[in-house]
Amino acid sequence: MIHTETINTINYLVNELKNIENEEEYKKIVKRLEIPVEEYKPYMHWSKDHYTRNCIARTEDFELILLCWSEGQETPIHCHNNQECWVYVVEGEFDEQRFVESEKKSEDLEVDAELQLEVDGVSYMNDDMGYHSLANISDGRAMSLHLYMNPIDECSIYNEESGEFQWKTMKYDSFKGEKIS
Ligand code: 2CO
Ligand code: FE2
Repeated sequence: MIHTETINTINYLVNELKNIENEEEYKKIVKRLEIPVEEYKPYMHWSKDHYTRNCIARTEDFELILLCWSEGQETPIHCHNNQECWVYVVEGEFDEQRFVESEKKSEDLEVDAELQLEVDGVSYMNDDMGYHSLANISDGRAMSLHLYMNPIDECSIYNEESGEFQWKTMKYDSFKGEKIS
């Protein structure tokens, strides 16, 4: 049974996700998020070299990750390995670019949409919609909460110079609050 009230703790969010019986409910849960930033503290880790992926919870059905971004950090253009992906902005501002395969030249991608995401903003992506990239455009750090159904362990990354895709294994920087060295 899924509830309808506001979700304001991580524990409650994870419990609700574990109790989902119908896939339609993921979207509804994301709309109920009002979690104070302090709640994310155990999962906040930054790196100067890359955005960090901090797993909060993972089951066979879903993966909940806090991404922590230093100023200027961004993802390459990538797919989501046939899974569904919701992005919720916890802090800062993001630019999302969506790409589809060009009809003119098969290896090329072209921009399909560009979105600006602010705090509390939600974005949704799946492979039928194409590929995307996400960039922290804040003056400083930013954080985003990512919900994947199901978990994504690899994704295909587009190399803009060669115009080729390459599979990449996705890593965590921390798991349930424990830093992974
Ligand atoms: N998919 C990327 C990742 O999990 C983040 S971009 O938003 O989906 O690292
Ligand atoms: Fe993504």
